[in-house]
Amino acid sequence: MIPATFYDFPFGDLEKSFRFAIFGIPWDGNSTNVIGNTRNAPRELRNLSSFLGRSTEKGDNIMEFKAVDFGDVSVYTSLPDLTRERITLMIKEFIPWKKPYPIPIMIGGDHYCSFPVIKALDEKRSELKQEKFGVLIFDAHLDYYDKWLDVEKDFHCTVSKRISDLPNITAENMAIVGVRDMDTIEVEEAKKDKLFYIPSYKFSPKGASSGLSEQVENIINHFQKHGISNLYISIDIDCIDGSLAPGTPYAIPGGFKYRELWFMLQKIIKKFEIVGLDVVEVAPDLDTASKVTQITAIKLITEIMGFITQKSK
Ligand SMILES: [Mn+2]
Repeated sequence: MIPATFYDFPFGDLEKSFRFAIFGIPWDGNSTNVIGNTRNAPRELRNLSSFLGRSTEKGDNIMEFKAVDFGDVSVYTSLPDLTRERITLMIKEFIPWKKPYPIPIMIGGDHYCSFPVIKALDEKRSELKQEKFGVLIFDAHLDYYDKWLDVEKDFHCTVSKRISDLPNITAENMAIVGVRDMDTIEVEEAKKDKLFYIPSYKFSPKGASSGLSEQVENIINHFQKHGISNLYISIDIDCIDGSLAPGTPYAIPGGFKYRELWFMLQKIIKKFEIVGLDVVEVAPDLDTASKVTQITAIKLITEIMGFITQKSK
């Protein structure tokens, strides 16, 4: 039986030219989570997508987006090296790198899954002599431990630090936005590396001015100042307020509303070329009966595809 694909997009159909290469990484083995099965999110999001409307809010027909679903990367829980190798293969070999280059869209998994994707993408784009890219992360956490419990380098709470170690990406070319649950060690590490991050409270209205608009400009300026015009966007679903997206292992209060994130993404995507996207840390077993966190994740993906598609119209 052919598994359900995201929005019934063709399954691995390589004949047609396409813009978006969707795939899942059903892997939550690099996580401190004692609750939550983020490994099931790729499957659940695909199933749920068939019950949702086929138009974006701006009226674009989602079925007309040039997208292909490559299915899931094979995950071997007890063999992390082999799993990482499979992720590299997905990015470098399975996705055909024909111009216009496709935009990988990864559905996690825990947040660690973003690292092997970004690493492989960085290597592939260097091979193709493409411009370097910055990384914009929406997250309640910094995920900036150098080593978890002083030993583990590859973990969901070290992911931003690992990304900053990549040859073409520095802490200066990254932004972590919506942070509100930080550990002191991470804050020190971030200071040392001059990491650019914006805590959640800065997005609150200040008198007559909107903190949100001000901070979007701040994010855009930060990347432009460092000569970045290409962006990879990583969305940890816990950037959304814990009461609005409770289906995640670390639901934290004080986060964004869906609409606020939507507004920011729209503004940012107008200004940058998007080279990749992921949505991670969605745990279907912790979601409400109405599956609002999973629906939020699906909507974010399709609305972003819409923002990108609108630019080429
Ligand atoms: Mn995270």
